[in-house]
Amino acid sequence: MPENIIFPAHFLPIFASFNHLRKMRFFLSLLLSFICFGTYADDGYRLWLKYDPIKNPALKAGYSKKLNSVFIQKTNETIAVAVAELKYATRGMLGKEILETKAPTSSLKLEITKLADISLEAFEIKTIKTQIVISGNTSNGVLYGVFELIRKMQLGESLENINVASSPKIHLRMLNHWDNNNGTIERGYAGMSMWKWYELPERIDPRYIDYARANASIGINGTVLNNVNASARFITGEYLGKVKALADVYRPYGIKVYLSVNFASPKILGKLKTADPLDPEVQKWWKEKADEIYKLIPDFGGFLVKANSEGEPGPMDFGRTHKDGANMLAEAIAPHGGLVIWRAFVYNFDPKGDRFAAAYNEFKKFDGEFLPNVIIQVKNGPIDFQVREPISPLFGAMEKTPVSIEFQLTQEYLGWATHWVYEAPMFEEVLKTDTYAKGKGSTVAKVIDGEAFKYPITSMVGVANTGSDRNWTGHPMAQANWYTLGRLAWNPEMNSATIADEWAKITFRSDAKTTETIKKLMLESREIYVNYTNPLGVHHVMGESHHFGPEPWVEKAPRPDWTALYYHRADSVGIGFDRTEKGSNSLAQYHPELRAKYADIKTIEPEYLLWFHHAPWNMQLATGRSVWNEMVSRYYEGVKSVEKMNIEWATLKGKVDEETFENVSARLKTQLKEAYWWRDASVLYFQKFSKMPVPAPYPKPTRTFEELKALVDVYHVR
Ligand code: GCW
Repeated sequence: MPENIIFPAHFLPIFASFNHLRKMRFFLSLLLSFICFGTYADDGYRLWLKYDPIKNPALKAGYSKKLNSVFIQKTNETIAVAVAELKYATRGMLGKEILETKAPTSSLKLEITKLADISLEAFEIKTIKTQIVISGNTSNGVLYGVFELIRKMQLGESLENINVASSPKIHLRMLNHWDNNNGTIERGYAGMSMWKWYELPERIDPRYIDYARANASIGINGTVLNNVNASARFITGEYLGKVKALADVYRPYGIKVYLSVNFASPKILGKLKTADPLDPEVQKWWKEKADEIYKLIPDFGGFLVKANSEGEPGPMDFGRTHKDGANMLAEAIAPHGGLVIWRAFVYNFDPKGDRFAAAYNEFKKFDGEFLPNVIIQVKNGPIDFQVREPISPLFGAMEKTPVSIEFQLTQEYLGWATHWVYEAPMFEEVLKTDTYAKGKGSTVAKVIDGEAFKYPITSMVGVANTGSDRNWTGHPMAQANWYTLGRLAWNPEMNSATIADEWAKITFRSDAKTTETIKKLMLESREIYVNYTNPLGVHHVMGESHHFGPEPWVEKAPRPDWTALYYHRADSVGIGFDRTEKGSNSLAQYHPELRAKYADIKTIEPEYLLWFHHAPWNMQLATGRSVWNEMVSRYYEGVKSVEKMNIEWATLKGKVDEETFENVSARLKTQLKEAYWWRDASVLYFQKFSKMPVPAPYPKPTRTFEELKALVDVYHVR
């Protein structure tokens, strides 16, 4: 691999530093950085793969001794990228690149062998006599082992007597990109799509390689390149050539490429009269399409399908079912070993129904009837990536059909790229929820990793938050959400504090106190966001269609279940959606023990209250406050917490690099402004129903409701 690809020219100067030709440039820019900022400038491009010099001399010397030379038992393109990464990391962190040697007595050895753990992606890192040995059943395992070793160095951990054995608990660890072929990203807040379709297949942007490195370093092994609201164009011959070029780039990094497909493609591209899944012509069309794809990309992952959802075409357009549609595609792709990932995000409007119940009603009845290469991909909650959602009842309901979990990394409902929300605590909350499907302990994690129902294929997905922004994710702290997805998909039982600790250490490489402050801010950030936007389980009260800022007053939309009123149901008596037996009874979709946790208005955790109950404004909560007072105090405390976030972040000036510091500081200011907006608009709107005062000690909002309502237009989100 030519060096300029692995070390793209646009990497920070420090990365080019040991390239002799650039030595001068490096020292000059380093000097400049010190003069200007007192520390390195960091534009965030390098994510968590920063291989800056290790400052502790003893640690550095220890690592240098252990990583002096590497013996590669047998190479291939994956081993080659693993070795390149090792060289890159040692050159950066230790100042001296690890030397490839033919002598088996090297300090490090990479080998493909038979491990006790049969997972194809398992690895071991062991000290055998004086040698560190990284072994895998496959080269992908070795690659993951190499990244684990590098992470240990980044974390400053000892490499003495190392003894690690690890394998992923989930097979498919995926990003779903909602990128369109015109370069836009649906719900993307970090610039445009990073895939330059107009340049492909001829030009490979170095960023594609860095994307692969970042994903491989956290174990992500699949990427869906395009939006689930899919243009049929992606499976034309023209685009497949481009997709192949990307698949070739990602393959060495253990990453398979998938595509979202438009169910009407046989009509759109094939000019058939129908896309009916039971029509033999349609079936033939898809078989031929699958053959064409696999001829180009033999390890193509498969199709992701959003069908009969939000206006997308699907089998129901022809009087067929989700099962018919999924199985037809599954049959077409099965001879090639491909998968059909069929989304359960469906909710046809039923005036008497509850959107909460829609996916379960549509899919539960087909459990066991899908072909073996079909996975049903389910969003973590029953509605749509809200700030807090109870789990989708489909987890724990599908015993014979593999169900995978879809999280959203891009912050559609979480303040876009201006609000700092570390999502791991939210994911952890979901994964640790007990479905009780197989008795106590059948957590969502155990459903997803296949343990509960012995699923033969397992998968965890994150809707990507990446874009063309230099720092990939817009908000510098949002990189942590991408990192989290990889780590959790590897081990869904990892906790959010551990992930935060790793990420903060390797991203900021600062002193212990700074890391602790960052970690604390990360871990608190999600609940703070909940408090000033959606306290007590109120949900779907954000801006209509753009989903930005507060708009609890939305009463009319093209569909009632796109309004806010449909969900919060505020009236003179109270607020919240009654999903108990007295209401929509969607609670019945949970197993009895979980249902019981939510069914009683007196004992339900306040965080979920308005998800399941229409709670009287003056009802007393365990907190000692009425529903109204509790709600208002959470809005106010949420804002206060953002004020504190600003203050605490400000203490890090000079402790983290200046560019990131300024970037986050500015975004926190915006966040505070918008937190006030959320608080005041929500309080004044709901007060119209509660008719109760803002409780002491909180001051009344100073702006009028009309002023606050108009802000949606001020922020130009329409
Ligand atoms: O939340 C909704 C989003 C849509 C998205 C849809 C989905 C890709 O607002 O933009 O479409 O979910 O997940 O399909």
